[in-house]
Amino acid sequence: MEKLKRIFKEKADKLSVEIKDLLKTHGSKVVGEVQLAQIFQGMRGITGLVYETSLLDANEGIRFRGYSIPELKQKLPKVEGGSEPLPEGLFWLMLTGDLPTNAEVKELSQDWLSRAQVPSHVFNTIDGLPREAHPMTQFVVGVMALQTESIFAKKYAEGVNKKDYWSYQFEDSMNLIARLPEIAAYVYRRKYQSGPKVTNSVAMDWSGLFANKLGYDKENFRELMRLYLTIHADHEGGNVSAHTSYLVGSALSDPYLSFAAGMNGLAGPLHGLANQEVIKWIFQMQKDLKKENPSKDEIEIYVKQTLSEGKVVPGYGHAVLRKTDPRFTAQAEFAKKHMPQDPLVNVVWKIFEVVPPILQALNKVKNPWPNVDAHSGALLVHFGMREYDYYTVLFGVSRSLGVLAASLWARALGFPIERPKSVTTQNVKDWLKGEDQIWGE
Ligand code: CMX
Repeated sequence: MEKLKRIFKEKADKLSVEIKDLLKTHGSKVVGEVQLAQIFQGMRGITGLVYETSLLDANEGIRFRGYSIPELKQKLPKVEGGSEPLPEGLFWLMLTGDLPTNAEVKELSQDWLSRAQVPSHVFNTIDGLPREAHPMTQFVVGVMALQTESIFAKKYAEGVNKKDYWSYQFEDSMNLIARLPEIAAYVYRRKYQSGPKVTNSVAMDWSGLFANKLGYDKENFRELMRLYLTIHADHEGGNVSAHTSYLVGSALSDPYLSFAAGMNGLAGPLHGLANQEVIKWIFQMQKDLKKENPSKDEIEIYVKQTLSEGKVVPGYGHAVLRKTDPRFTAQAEFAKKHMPQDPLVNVVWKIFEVVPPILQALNKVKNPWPNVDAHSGALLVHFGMREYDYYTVLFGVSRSLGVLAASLWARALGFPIERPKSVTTQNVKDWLKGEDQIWGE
């Protein structure tokens, strides 16, 4: 993919000069102020990162290089006859800032296909784990085993010029993205003993081929994968998976190491694992209530019981968003088009009517609205993928696009190792008494 590599480098060189100028003139400008509570409470709202690929607005939701999800659905290239965006196009957009043409996206699909071969030791390493191991554990172990292939790590060991890091990082990122579907599908087939891959499909795109490898042969499932892998790709830089990858990459850990680190964060129930928790919670509700289609009143009682047991309602709330997640809405639109009568989808929509006022009434939840994870599982169940503990792996495959594109920008711009300042509570107490400074080293 020499063209994409060249365009990316031209853009990065230009931005690098602009950043140097910008810092020369404005580098000492003060950006907001930090309250003590923010330091103790997850650094919420503190701006401390530059992350080029996407930007999150609390009320509007995510924009990728300025484009909202509805705009991307319209403007990104699609397969012939399809109506969902191709994630290849989003990757191109995140790397270059420009919408790609159909031909460019086709070329990228072919390039990833040509890099997709996974060495056998990766599967042997995964096979060393018990089959019961969580799919995210198996997935991350597979990615770590693939690290043997890192060109960046090899070149660094040989002692290359730091001006060229980005180039090896580019090759690693492209290879890793290309190989993830094979690893992810292997974990699925191994864990659930599912049948052979689909071989008679004409799909040649990253998502379509992934769906085939998973063993799903309906075109609508491939369309779902195209949408799914697009909307989960990036959510600016501060979320746990993106920030972890970015942070680890800042130590010049290669893309395999930094992506695997981010995936361990995605596997947490307050982040990406919430997609499995949502369906697990709904299935449990249906079991406890002995009903496939509980009424709104019954759901309300069940939600209140969940809260009274000191648990969160999975799929609701967000650290930044303050409105219904447009990624939820995009999935609801897909469901309205393809499966409006699906019973589980209708339960999800009923929960959407019931939960926000209950969370609002608690007077502490900052965002009572659904996030991306509230809807995704019901779509997968519709096509027969009921193994909910696998769902976070799908999220992870998609997230590779955003975090690897962002890390590539960081390397091309020569961003330094991350090292924010931390303090102890004793420092804070002394500072409040006027006896200590809590900043600086
Ligand atoms: N159910 C019950 N309580 C919730 C809640 C929910 N869905 N969302 C927030 N709260 C609670 C918090 O636990 C916190 O309670 P305490 O003060 O008792 O500790 C309080 O409301 C304030 O939290 P907040 O400032 O609104 O939310 P945070 O920024 O701290 O956390 C998030 C954000 C997503 C972790 C939280 O909303 C949550 O736990 N949601 C459920 C899990 C989930 O869906 N995660 C997926 C997020 C999207 C993703 O990353 O994939």
